[in-house]
Amino acid sequence: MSNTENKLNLTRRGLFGATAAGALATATTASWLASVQQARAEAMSAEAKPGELDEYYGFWSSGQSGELRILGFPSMRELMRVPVFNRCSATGWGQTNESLKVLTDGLLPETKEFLAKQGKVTYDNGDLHHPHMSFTDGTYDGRYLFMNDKANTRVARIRCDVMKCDKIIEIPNAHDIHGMRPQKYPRTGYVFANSEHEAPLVNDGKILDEPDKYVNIFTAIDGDKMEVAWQVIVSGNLDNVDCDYQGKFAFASSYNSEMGMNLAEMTASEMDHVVVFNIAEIEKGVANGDFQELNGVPVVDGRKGQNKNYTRYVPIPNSPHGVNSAPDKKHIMINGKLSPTVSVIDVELVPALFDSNADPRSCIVAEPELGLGPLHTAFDGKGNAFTTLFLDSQVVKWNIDKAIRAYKGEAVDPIVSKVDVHYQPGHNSTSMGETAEADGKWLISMNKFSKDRFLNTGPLKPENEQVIDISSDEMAVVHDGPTFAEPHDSIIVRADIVNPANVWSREDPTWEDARKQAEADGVVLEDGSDTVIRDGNKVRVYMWSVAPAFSLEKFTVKEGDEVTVYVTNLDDVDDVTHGFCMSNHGVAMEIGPQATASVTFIAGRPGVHWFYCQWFCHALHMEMRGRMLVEPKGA
Ligand code: K7E
Ligand code: CUA
Repeated sequence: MSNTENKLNLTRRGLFGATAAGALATATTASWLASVQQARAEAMSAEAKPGELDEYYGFWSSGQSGELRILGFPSMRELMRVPVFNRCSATGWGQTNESLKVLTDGLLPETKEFLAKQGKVTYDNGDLHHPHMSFTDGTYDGRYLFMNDKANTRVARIRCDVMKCDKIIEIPNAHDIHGMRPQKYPRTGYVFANSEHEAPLVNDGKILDEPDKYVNIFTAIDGDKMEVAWQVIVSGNLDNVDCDYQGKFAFASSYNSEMGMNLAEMTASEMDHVVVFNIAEIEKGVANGDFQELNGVPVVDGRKGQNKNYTRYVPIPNSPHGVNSAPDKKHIMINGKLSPTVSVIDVELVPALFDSNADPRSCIVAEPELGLGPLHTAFDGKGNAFTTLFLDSQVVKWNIDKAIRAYKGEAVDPIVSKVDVHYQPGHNSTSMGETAEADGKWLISMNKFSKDRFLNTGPLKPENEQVIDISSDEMAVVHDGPTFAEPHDSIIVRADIVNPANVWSREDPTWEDARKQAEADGVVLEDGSDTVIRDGNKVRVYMWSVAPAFSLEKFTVKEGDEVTVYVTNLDDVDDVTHGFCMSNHGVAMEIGPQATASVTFIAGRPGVHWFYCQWFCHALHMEMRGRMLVEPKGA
């Protein structure tokens, strides 16, 4: 950064404080500052007054917290946390039988075995980076949200009608799913998932420290069935992914084309690459049997030098990171990270790459130099792009068409403006910006560091997510949003697209197993019957709840019994959620209106134990309780 720029940045920050005057150096700076100030004065308000609803839903990842968060946007009010890969004390996620089914059904047999040896049935951590909604015809359709788990190589799905996770699958043959995107056209369809870390294709210990034998895997998941459709072996590792608006190609960045195992090796070459996946060719290859089957999945070979039409490798400088499709349905941005550039691919030039002797860089139509550390790019749907500059702590707005003209040699500057963010931005997202309906109103800059922006919380500080008005050329930061570990990415979705139910449908498949068991036991879950069934040392307790009471005031079991409690919440009023907490047993769960939930535990402590409702539901919520009487063994 030049001295002038440096000074400018400092001045700008000072100016955003209370005292403006004085320090202006040059006339240009003064007029520029005046325009920034004006933009700031005219900026849209991100505030929502009490009782006002937001215009957008924000779906936020939470990184190593493992959950999905729902925010109202632009007010940044956190509305909900949806547990996915984590264990949740409030909802019982990771403990109820219904959630354990989701958390265990999709695990590979070898993983189940490995976990069982540690006395576990599932993982209780995850690293959720990329939440994305299902698409129809290039825009969000409000059906599902999909998300990755980098920590334990999984992909999960949330049903948007109830905002609960209904499927989690572990991806075989892959290692540590990072980049993940749903197909935009004609619909989702496929969910593309990148395996970030290289390993032997069959990773059973026969190959260890022989990195030249490692591979990486690109996966297409059937998003309707939540099953792996096919995989592709690639050269180099994989980082982020996006796909076109035509349903033909997916693009995955690789920061380690070198296949290096340490920092020096990984950053050795000036050029890495983006892998282009030809979806129709891969489907054809699978149909023609040109694959090996591994863990029940067809795996085609798309490595360099295979002379197959499954993949092409487009050289990109230098350790690229984010991959972002523009709403113009034509351009794909590959963010340079160690290179100050963003490489722009024209999807119309991509088919030609699959002709034999094409120059692999012939699909690049621009490569503007934007600043230091470009990580991710968002769009306003008006021909402009917004790229986060991690090292510069800025967001840069630039014009795509001007960047293309400059690449052809015309003397135009694609950069429209820059704004300081606080500090070190990673992802950014614009309102509807990852769809063909980008509306150009808002941008969120998801900054990795907050440093001095908030009251000090000790050595561990929140991140800072800043809301930026992008409706005019000068961007204006209008809100600071502190957040706990550690959202990477977000999407901002028009509220009319998302229409969750207020109460569960009694027909919901979530408690299908509970219903079957109840039928076998002669119990109808919704008719208000309550029963205690003894079945050897297994005891099934069926009860219902209507505020402020459980139907059972007490039940009796024997020490050592395996007890399953099924609670059906017969309240059908908005927002009357009950809980069931068996005190001193580590057992608690949520039961939404008209839902059934169940939990299994060992009654290992003789004596009187109170269960109580743990979601405040009524003036007599404290009275919503009952007793479990545990008879001592041999009594
Ligand atoms: Cu943090 Cu999308 Cu995992 Cu970039 S990724 S910042
Ligand atoms: Cu039911 Cu509190």
